[in-house]
Parts: sequence; C-alpha cells; structure tokens
Amino acid sequence: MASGGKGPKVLAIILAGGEGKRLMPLTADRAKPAVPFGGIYRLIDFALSNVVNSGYRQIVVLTQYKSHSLDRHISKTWRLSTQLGNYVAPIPAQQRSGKDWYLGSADAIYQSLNTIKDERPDIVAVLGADHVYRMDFSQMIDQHRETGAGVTVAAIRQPISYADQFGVIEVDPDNPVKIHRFREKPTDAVGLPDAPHEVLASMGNYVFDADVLVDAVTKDHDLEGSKHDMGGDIVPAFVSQGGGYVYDFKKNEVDGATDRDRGYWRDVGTLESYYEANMDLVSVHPVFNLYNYDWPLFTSYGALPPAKFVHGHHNRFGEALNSIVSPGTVISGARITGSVVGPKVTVHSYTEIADSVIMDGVDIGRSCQIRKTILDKDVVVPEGTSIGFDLDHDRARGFTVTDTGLVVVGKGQKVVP
Ligand code: ADQ
Repeated sequence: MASGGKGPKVLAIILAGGEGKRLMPLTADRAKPAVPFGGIYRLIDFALSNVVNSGYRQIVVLTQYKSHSLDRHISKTWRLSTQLGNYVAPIPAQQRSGKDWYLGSADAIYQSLNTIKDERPDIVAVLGADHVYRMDFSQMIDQHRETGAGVTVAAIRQPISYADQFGVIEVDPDNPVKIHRFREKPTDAVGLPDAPHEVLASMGNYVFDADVLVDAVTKDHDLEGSKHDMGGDIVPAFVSQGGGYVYDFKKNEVDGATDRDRGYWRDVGTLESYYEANMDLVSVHPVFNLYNYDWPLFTSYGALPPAKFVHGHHNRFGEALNSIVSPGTVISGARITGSVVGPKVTVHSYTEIADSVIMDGVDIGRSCQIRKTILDKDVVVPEGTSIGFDLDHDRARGFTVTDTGLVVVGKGQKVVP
C-alpha cells in the first residue's frame, strides 16, 4: 500500500458537498460532513482517517454547501506535512473552473479535473464523507488493479427496506466480483438469493484508474440528460459496458479490528441512524470501538482541560455511566447514562440525562430531565426543563420529534421549561 514508491500513486477525492436535508436541523448551518459525531469528531474525520491510515496522503476535499465550519475544521485538524508532498486541500465550489456550481457529484469532479492533471496519480479513490466506518482502502485498490475494472464500487449488505436510499448492486452469478446491474435508489429492489431481506448496497466509495475517471467525467459533462451523478450516471455507464466491479467490504477487514467492529459501516443519513450510530459507541461492549489504536481516528477540539466530575449538594455526585464524556466538560452533581457528551459541556446539580447526544458547549441547568434527545452546539437548557418525556410539549416548543420519539434541539434554538 501507500504513496511512497512501490505501490500505485493514489489521489483521494472526498465528496463533501452534500446538503444532508434529512439530518435537519443538524445541517441547518453546516454541511453534512461537518456534523459533530461521537463527542469530539466531525463526520468527515472518519473518511479522512481511513484515507490516512490506508497510507495515502494526497487528499482533496470538494465542498460546496454551507462549507464554513467544514473548511475551518479541515484546516485546523488536517495539516499534513507539506514538505513531504502531503496535503488535505479543501476546494470550495466557487473557486473551480467555469461559472456553474456543482450539479451532481460527477460534475464536482469534472470541475476539479485540473487537480488530477497536476497530481498525475495512477489511481483516484472517490469517497463519500458522510458515513461512520473503518475501512482499509488499500485492499480495495489492490482488488481494483487485479481485476482490471473500469470502476470498483465498495458495497455492503443492507436491509431491503433501505434499498431506495442506496445504489443497489446485482452481481454476475458466474463472477461475484462483477456487477451485472446497478440501480440508483430503486423502489422495486429484489432481495439477495441467499438473503431475501437484504440487498447489496453501494457505500458510495469508488476506485478508478485516473485516466479512466478523467475520460468518464469529461464524456458525462457533455452528455444530454445526465444528472452528472456518480451513482446515478457514471457507475451505471461502466456497468453497462461490463467494466463495473464490486468490492465486498464485509469479506475484507482492517488489521487489528476486534470481532465486534470488524467491517463497521453506518450510513448516518437520517436523524435516527445518526442517533443509533452514536449509541453504538456507548454500549458496554461498543459495536464500534474507538479504542483501536492501530487505526487512529484523527480530530481536533482545541486546547481543553480534562473532563471533570464533581459533587453538588446533599451527597449528590456528578457521574456518568455507559457514556462518553469529552474534554472541557464539567458534570456537577448530575447523573448521565448511556449518552455521548461533547466538549465544553456544563451540567448542573440534580439533572438527569439518559440516552442522549449532547454537543459542544451545551449548558444544562439544575433539576432538568433529558431523555433520548440530541442537543446541538451551544444550546442552553434552563433550570427545571424536561425534554423527551412529553413529546407534544416538545413539538410545541419547536423541537424536531421523529417517528421513533427522538427529540432534536437545533443550534441556536431557544429552550424554555
Ligand atoms: P447519496 O449519498 O444520496 O448516495 P449524494 O447526495 O450524491 O448521494 O452524496 C454522495 C456524497 O457526495 C456525499 O458525501 C455528499 O456529501 C457528496 N456530494 C453530493 N453532491 C456533491 C457535490 N455536488 N459536490 C461535492 N460533494 C457532493 C450515494 C450514492 C449511492 C450510495 C450512497 C451510500 O449515489 O449509490 O449507495 O451514496 O450512502
């Protein structure tokens, strides 16, 4: 693997322009890849950590929609040593050639073709930025080169009920790495022969030979009727010419992964799946293990002191169980269970928080009850407030309440008891 000498020269292009409508209100003023996750991370940290841990150090990040906090996070966190030719370069839409903003993800790549031409890589890995996962891309690139594919698409099995959210792959029965049919978000998907309730879904990660990708997006640019979308246009075009191959993610694994988090991949496209992925971190035996030092997840959260737990009054101790608590946070005489708590959070006495996601800088007053709730950055919860118990009251206060009763309070939203 790796960029140095022996292996192929790899350029990673991270698609980070997604709007993330289904994650509202968390995406009200930030791009989806900038949504905080797991206390100290942003979603994009997972794709970027995977690229770096796979040994690749030339990375461009294509941004467009509300990219301010994403750009700031990338420039703060992802400074690789440029003397060695390493970089993570955010490229905002308006700085690219031509007048048009991106139409679709393939157009985003077309607009930045000069980067590929300057860098002259052998291989380009085109990666989504809004999933939580651990993946060694060097294995996928090895397979790509062995098969001589036009494009290799990473895939994982998903419940058939989600088929309309994914690119769905049908493989050639005689050659299971070859894609026979690829349909973007079909509403009439058929289950797998050995698992009728599952489909093989594209993970939105693709590997190409560089010249093949340049050729494909250039042709697509001039194609009448194309939406210029990787999943909707580019991949199906390769498949119809017999050049589409699949990399089965679950059959491969990261060295050093534990049994539990081997092959971990979570789409966090909806509030529920985002919440569930956070909850995956805080169970006693986490489904996704952050403590795998062979595969570090890089991020940054500033120069913060350690988290602190102090008692309040009448022997009420500040405590957190089955939870993640980030630096700079002070829990004083409050009880937290099954929750993900971000940096610089303050929780005051007699408050109880259960099964919740609390983001940076949230301040929670005394005697509050909070359950199954996501509090976005800097939300202030006044003394004596309940959230997550009376869902009609939560809706009436302007909070988002999902079908499963998850409550979300957006950034800047005012909370009254
Ligand atoms: P979606 O996620 O629905 O499906 P899309 O909205 O194009 O597809 O987003 C893919 C990635 O590209 C995301 O990381 C997004 O942030 C980014 N993106 C989208 N438009 C962009 C643009 N114009 N500029 C820069 N970045 C952009 C895709 C595939 C499916 C696959 C799922 C897996 O199309 O086939 O199953 O991902 O989640």
